[in-house]
Amino acid sequence: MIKTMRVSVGDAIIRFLDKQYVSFDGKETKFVDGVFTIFGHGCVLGIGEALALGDHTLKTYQGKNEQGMAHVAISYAKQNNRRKIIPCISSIGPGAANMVTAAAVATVNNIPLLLFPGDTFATRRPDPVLQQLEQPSDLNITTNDAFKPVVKFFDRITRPEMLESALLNAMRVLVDPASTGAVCIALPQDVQGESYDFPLDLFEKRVHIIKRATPTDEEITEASKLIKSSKKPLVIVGGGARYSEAGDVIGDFCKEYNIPFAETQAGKSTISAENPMYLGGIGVTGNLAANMIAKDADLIIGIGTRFSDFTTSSKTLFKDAKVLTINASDFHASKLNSQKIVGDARKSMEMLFGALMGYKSGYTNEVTKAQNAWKKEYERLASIEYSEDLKPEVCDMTESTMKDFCKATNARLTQTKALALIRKHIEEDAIVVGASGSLPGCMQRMWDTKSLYSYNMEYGYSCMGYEIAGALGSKLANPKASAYAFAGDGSFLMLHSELVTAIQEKSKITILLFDNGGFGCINNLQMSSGISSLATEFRYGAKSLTPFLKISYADVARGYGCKTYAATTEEELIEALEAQKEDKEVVLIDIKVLPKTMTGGYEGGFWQTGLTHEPRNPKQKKALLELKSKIKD
Ligand SMILES: Cc1ncc(C[n+]2csc(CCOP(=O)(O)OP(=O)(O)O)c2C)c(N)n1
Ligand SMILES: [Mg+2]
Repeated sequence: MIKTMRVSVGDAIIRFLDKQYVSFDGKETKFVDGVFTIFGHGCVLGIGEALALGDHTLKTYQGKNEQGMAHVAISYAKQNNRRKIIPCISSIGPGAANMVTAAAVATVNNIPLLLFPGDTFATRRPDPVLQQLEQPSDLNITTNDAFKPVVKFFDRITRPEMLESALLNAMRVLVDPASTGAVCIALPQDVQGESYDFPLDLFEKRVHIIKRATPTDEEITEASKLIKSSKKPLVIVGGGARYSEAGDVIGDFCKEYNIPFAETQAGKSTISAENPMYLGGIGVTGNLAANMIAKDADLIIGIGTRFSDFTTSSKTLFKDAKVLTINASDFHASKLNSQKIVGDARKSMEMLFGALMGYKSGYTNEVTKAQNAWKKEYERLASIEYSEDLKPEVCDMTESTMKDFCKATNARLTQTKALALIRKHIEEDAIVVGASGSLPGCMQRMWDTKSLYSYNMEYGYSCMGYEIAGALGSKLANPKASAYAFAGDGSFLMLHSELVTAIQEKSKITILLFDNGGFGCINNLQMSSGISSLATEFRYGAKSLTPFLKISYADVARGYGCKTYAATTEEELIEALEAQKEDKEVVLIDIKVLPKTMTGGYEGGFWQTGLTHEPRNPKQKKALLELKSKIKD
């Protein structure tokens, strides 16, 4: 007779979560310390009751927006290199729907995220319940079916008996390096409160081993043959290398065999920028050094990368090179017509290290030359000052964006200079968090770091509104570190709700708000493609040539209870950056930066976007010709 325990479904979930552990290289970590929730009628009674009155050790965090709280959880999991999660619980209907975007963020970035949205009554007696969608074509469809395209595992618990297999499958996916992402277990609100005799061992401590998948000897032999035939190989370090904690092996490998390495947004801070073979960010948002080397490379060795179009410059950056991929996921390893090693990054690189003995790449002084060219360019970017006739760094302006914004806000700082000042004045080991707008591009180029795992950029989905929640998630994961959110004004306006959660949790984060008067990078794209500015700047009526809105983000944040600073000049920014280090509370620095002063692309850092095939003006025609030539050659 198996022993059982009679508890509600809500209680069973909470008890189960409290007992899950993961083991990686023999090191055990408790997988769940707390959960995030916004209660509503779809979850406050069943699973909410279990949280409030049940027997468990989990902390309950109060979210302010379901998408925001899930962003906190994603960043937390990322900062923990996928070995800890914060499950998110929502009510039914809109609360659940708010988590769909975040589920996609997690899935795209291969980050474990466990979601428990409330669902409509399984019995269908209160029908339609408040917030029920009612799909006349299929009564089984609820709002939660919207999760299906964006999660790696979905289940709906319409009977308590179903819970055991749902939870075990959820764990199977969450801890699998090759297939992790968002997992959704929808909980009909009646079933949450139903009791069942669950097998007792479901609530016993369970340790899930995170596997380092070993490639075959044949894969290694073939890969080493390929590398040995290459004169100019280039390693690209992606997020998979970070989560596998392969940085030291890859760094030594590159030094030993004289192979330069570049990094993707997710791979940044896996290996110290002090490594002599370090180039920095690659691709559309890559720096001069990485893109110079990539252009002439004859072999690309992509470790744990998805090869997004930003990394490959829409497949134009290294189109003549052969590609070797090393990835735990066969799907990602099978891209770009590559030769592949399907396996854990660290394990694979250790094996490859041994197999390559005696090899040296053919680089002589190319790497140093590229590094020096970028150093010089960095210095130029770091010292661009405001002047009346300052030329835009990106997109030749036909309209008065910079002047009008100066007039409204007194902005005197360029974005590139502001970034360089921040790099210089904040702690070397600070965790920097961002996601969207022009900042990720600038940071992938300009942000070098010696400190391990100190760069937390969500650039898989590039979801506006991750930045502040993400900073909180990284701070919760690493309370001793300083955490900085790099947020555009557009992103701030879209979603900053978890700022209040950070205040509530007394989790100091510093928000560096870059106010450039609108959706800057999209305005650049629009205007440089020959379309006039429309609805991409924060002007009255959202039209060009009307005055800019004057928004004090410092005042907004002060209202929440933040310590705030405002900076329009270099002196003010330095003063604020230094002063805030002593502050104990959540900080926001409202930095007014000049539009069009972000970094541009280097060495064919081309990004394919949809263009009209029937141009209406010469600029559009030029853009179309450029697109055609890029795609052709
Ligand atoms: C949720 C979401 N909606 C829309 C976009 C498309 N988008 C990318 S960047 C951007 C503008 C960002 O503006 P801001 O945060 O001010 O950054 P800036 O480009 O001005 O530096 C938009 C609308 C997105 N990435 N995410
Ligand atoms: Mg902006």
